[in-house]
Amino acid sequence: MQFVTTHTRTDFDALASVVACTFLYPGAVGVLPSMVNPEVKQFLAIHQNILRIVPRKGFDLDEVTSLIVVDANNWKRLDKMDSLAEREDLEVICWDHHMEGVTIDSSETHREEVGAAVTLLLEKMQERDTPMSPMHATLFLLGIYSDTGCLRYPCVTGRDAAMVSYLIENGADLNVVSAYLDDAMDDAHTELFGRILEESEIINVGTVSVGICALTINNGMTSLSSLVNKFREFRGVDAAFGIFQSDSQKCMIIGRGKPQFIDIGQVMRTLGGGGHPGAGSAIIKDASPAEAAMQVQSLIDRACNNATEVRAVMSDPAKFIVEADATMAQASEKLSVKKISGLMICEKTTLIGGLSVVDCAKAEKSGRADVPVKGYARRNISKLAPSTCCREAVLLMTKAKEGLLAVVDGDELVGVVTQTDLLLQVYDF
Ligand SMILES: [Mn+2]
Repeated sequence: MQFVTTHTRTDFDALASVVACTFLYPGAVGVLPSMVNPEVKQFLAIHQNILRIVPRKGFDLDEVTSLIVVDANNWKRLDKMDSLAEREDLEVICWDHHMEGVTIDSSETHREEVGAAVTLLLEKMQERDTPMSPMHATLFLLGIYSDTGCLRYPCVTGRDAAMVSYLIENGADLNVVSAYLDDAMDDAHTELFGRILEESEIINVGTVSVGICALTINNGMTSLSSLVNKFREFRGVDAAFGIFQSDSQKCMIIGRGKPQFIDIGQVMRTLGGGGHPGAGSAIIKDASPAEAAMQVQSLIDRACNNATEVRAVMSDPAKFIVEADATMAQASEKLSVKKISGLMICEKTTLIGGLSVVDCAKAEKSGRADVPVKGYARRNISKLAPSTCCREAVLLMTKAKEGLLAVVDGDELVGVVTQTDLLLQVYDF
């Protein structure tokens, strides 16, 4: 018989993928791991009977002739199914979006880098015009939303978003979706979140704000990463680190942040873990939470200071320079020919001040187009050293009337930073 299964600590993407397979493979039955996430458990409490699913407990592996594995690529992540790895007569089909660490040899493999595994299955359902009830559409939407942070995580692809649209057209109930996503915090999580807020510390590394909390917690707490992310959002910091100790041997470190300001993955790799610029985790052995926090803190300094310096993004100043004795009319002309928002007034290479489009318009209006630009120089403009980080430049740019920042070495103008230079840093094009 054909069965579908997925990873333990089953999340909504995993459950949704199992259920989607029961649509795509007539007769296939889902085998649910014994351990599922609390929010999935809540969902199953009233939905289990309408889904074609049996519990892992009491399930006989001998019945399996064909196995579909969804949202997982490793025998170790399944619920005690390792023995099937040896079975030569077994057909294995995989639907998954985890690209690394594959140990399951499948005869048919659908593995693609999308935000949620269920997206791949939904595309197939859409292609075959498979009918679904609004209840099923709701579960599938929970799958996409929970793996993609409601389409906000960097893993999202246009294909995930297209399937969200398809599910809404099929009657997915957004009120139900919100209820399950919001209710993910049970009493234990609420209490822990309170402790995180109370016992955390906010530190500033240059202009990057980082929240850190180090706590001893009960064994078996799940969804810690979503608490760390909530903590980051709640406090409005650029990055947040949670250090949790649930047994005396090791501390779990979880980091979430804005990738343009800090490379979380770098911190975690140094600690022996892994991750991306925006998210990562690691385990530190034989350290108290306070000791682990110190280690993390020393690495944060480096990860923030590694931020890109303006020297790497700044533009050649030549296009933006107007000589101090040029007239306002000449400055206006340069602004419009070069299509730029401001100019730097220089005497040779020495910076005197800045000049904006508005300054030129004013001079023209009051009949002073032929006075030298020197008289209009805005002398208190922000000046940066080439080693200033882009994050600081972004903050200064909000006040720059010229829409430009001057990069100086002593009095000498060595570059300018335009809004475009910074945009290219903030977005991952
Ligand atoms: Mn997934």
